[in-house]
Amino acid sequence: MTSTHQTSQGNGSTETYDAIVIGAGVSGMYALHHLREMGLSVRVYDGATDVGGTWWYNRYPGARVDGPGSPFYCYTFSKELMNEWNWKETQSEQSAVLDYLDHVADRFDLRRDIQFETWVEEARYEENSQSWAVKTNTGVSASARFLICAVGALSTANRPDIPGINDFQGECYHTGSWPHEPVSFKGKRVAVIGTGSSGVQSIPEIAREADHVTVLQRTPQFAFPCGNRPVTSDDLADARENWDGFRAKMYSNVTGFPFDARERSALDDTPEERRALYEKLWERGSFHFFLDGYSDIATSEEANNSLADFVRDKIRETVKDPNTADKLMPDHFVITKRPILDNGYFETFNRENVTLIDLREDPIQHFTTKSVVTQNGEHDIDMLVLATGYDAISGSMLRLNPKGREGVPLKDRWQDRFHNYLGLTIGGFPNLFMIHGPGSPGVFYNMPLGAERQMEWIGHCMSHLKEQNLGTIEPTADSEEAWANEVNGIASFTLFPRTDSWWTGANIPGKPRYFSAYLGGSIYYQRISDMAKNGYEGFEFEPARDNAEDSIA
Ligand code: NA7
Repeated sequence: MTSTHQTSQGNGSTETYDAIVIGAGVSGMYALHHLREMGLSVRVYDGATDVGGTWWYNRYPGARVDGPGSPFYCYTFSKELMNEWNWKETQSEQSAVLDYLDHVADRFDLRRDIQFETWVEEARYEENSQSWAVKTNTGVSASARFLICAVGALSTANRPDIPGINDFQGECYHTGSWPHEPVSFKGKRVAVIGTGSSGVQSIPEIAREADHVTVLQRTPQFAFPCGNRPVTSDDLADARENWDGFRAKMYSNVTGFPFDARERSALDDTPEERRALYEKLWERGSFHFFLDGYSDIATSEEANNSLADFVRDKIRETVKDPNTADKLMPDHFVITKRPILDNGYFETFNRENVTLIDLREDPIQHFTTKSVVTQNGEHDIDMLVLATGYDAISGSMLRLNPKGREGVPLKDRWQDRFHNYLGLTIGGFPNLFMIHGPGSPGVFYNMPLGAERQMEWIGHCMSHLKEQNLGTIEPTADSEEAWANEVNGIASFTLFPRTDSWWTGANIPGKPRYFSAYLGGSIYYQRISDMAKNGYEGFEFEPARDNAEDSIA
């Protein structure tokens, strides 16, 4: 394929590309690279001033990789990239991940095709030209056969609608859009709402500097030691020398990280043996509990309880005041909310300058200009930190709200559930592809690798259309329904749907409540590859029209 990229910027006419990518985070950056390698003309739009997406926005104190980390939380498409980038820590700080992405952008000369500080305000499917028309807040009109939505699974902030919150006159920050300038907590009384990953990472850092921290907790959480350690030169040499083997393991592992599959049930061991293993994994920290531990923590109530009890004991051992420890005691199935990695979170509650408010017994009533008022009293504060998370997985697609056939907005199509097929496509929205959208493994998989694998599928699909002289691809209603059943069916074997979480949409009032991610990443990639091999089973196509824009020559 060759591209016939034509632009006419600045004169009010429409720019034409083969593909438009929305978002210049981890997924959008790879989408751009991959499509360019295919010889296509591509334009990427992003609201930020530079690459990085989630890693560009989440600059709050304590922000780190909080999953299985470096050197395997990275792109895998380039061996040279692997060879030249020296990760320093397993749980890299936000700035270190951003440095890596900055390097990737330089190394592959990505920025020349990215337009920053540009929000896509409208994306509309045009029947006549079988293409997508895009308008931005900077006045750009662009058109492309394909629209790739790399809009982020954790990018649309959840700002709680609490009476008076907008009247508060102190400083107020959401962890997901933290200022680029340093924020000082010195001498300040700070309230933090939210005790998910962002709250748990930032609270210890804030408490070290602030005069006083009031933690407003709605749901107590399980948290595991972060287990950060240096990535040594031996680790890097091993990863580089054995890269092909590691990559193959990542491809076959259910989470996309190079771990062997676990087969042992927690119930195969005696309580003493279990405890010994849990102690060992606690010592190692990070995600080893879930990757190197027992196979049935997410599927068996009894196995789950054994780990949950172990962590509850750890909280009790750590927090000196029994009343505070009680309030911190989680009562859901462990890991059925997003597992959290912490750096001294529970120890923070032993500090004199930290107060925990359990919102279940002492709910927030309203804010004033200078305080937060809960049922039991008023707390004067200088700063409010909203660690209240995101309208996750589906929220950024809905914020974009593309208009499909006959101008139908996605918001209408997704009113009752996030209809999709293969987690990649949506009926009524031809030639639109999502990366990490609902129905895909998304946040349950190594996200850079997942972006690469989904994008490769999308690339093949685009080539297929070209080869067959097809103008559009979109899923049938039946295939969407079958896919929904498959996603639900897999989730129903686990404990995940039984807990309120952002995975189930329960954190956003009015959001359809169900578990929308495809569990079992490696199976997913096999499934989507099989569908493609079977002639793109479950999809329907239109022939390319003569008048359709077809710049893929
Ligand atoms: P999360 O995990 O969604 O956490 C948000 C927290 O905010 C959580 O404790 C919520 O309680 C709480 N929350 C949300 N809305 C409210 C209101 N209205 N009142 C009180 N408390 C509220 O988001 P994070 O940013 O921490 O983590 C997302 C990350 O997961 C991501 O960045 C990765 O690091 C992994 P709830 O539990 O819903 O009761």
